[in-house]
Amino acid sequence: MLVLRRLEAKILGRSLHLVEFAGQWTSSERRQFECDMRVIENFVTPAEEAGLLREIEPHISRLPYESSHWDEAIHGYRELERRKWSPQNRVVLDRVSREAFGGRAMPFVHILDLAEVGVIKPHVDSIRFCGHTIAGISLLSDCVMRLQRVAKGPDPPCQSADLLLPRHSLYIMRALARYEFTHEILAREESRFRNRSVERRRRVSVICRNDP
Ligand SMILES: O=C(O)CCC(=O)C(=O)O
Repeated sequence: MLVLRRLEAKILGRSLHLVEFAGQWTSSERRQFECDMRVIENFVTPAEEAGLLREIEPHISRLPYESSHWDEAIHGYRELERRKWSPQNRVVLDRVSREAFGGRAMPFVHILDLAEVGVIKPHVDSIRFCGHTIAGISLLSDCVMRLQRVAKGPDPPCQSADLLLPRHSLYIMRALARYEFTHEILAREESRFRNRSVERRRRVSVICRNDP
């Protein structure tokens, strides 16, 4: 049974070993979640990572790290948006657009630089600014992203999942995972996955979205 699940996951491009479920999930809920929250390892090569950073660093390194975002969701970060890219980096971003958005990503790409001590707290991206899909490439560091079902009513949420996002990977969060779960990037000292600590250093994410 497990072998069949792994084979099915491989065919569908899912990485089951990068997700750890907590709380009460039925197998069909897990399966739906795995469709809506994919992690693709080695989506970019080390050379592509270096190419993206060469274009990002001169702009982002001029900005100071900020201590809190307007909605208090992020600490220890700096960010920018970029529309124009070198032809070499455009190839990578077009690949994200094809893989996650059927070629219809928004032209603006969000770059989020999270300091080693930075943290992204649980939040759901506003439906005013972002459509049904969010896709992000992780550069420079691994990290753990936690998704937790949004509580409906007085009871605390009973479903969560930790995703290991390896450096060079792409995550694609859509539909159920995007709307029904908060997402957060765990602080360095809380970054554990399957009982192992994950060394979280400075991380730069390159995030594409589609129109609301
Ligand atoms: O850095 C990431 O990949 C996550 C960013 C995030 O939480 C967001 O932009 O809403």
